[in-house]
Amino acid sequence: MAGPTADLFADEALQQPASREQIGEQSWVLRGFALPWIDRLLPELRSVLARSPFRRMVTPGGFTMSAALSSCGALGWTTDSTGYRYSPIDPNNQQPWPALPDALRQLAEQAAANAGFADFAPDACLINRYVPGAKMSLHQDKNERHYTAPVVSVSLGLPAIFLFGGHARSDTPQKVSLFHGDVVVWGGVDRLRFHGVMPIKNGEHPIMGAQRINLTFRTAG
Ligand SMILES: O=C(O)CCC(=O)C(=O)O
Repeated sequence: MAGPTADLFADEALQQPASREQIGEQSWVLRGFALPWIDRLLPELRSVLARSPFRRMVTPGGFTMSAALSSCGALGWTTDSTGYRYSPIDPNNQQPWPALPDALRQLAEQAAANAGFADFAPDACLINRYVPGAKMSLHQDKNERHYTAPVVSVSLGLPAIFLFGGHARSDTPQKVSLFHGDVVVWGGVDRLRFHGVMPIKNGEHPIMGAQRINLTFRTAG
């Protein structure tokens, strides 16, 4: 099919709101929500990572995390043998973390609003890099000063199976497939639910290569 009718359908498809899947009382997967932002977001991410490159951090229990981490925003999440915490300083270079770039902030705020959390004002963006085999064990996000703001989590690159559990570690988690451009938002009564990521499968993403990058926005301070 060609001509004006095809163009009309193409335009309508572009205007469709990204589909939303509810995974908890106040938790949503916004399918493809980040896709329109990718062209602005990737150069911003590259310049953040040029200043604060990925590094493998060690947990207080002495384990080296399989995901490599960096951060941007006023506060960055870190872990070492003395504990988990947010810090305004990148421990690798003793400089403030790179500022939260505009496109990243706007994407996070709009995703939060779409999921019912108006006025989200993130001050921390944790950047996780998973190569095939890397994972994140079930955990709660509890290092923030308050739990009133949601967590906004953007998936880029290789697919992942996100584990979305309950309020007890022993609760059987839902398995949610996440793809490039998907955004998960959880907050309110769901804010402290356990979550994690199963080991990433081998693959090659056409834009991101053999990796998954996750951006997790929070209000930490
Ligand atoms: O990579 C993900 O999808 C989740 C990341 C995560 O759980 C975290 O940063 O706390």
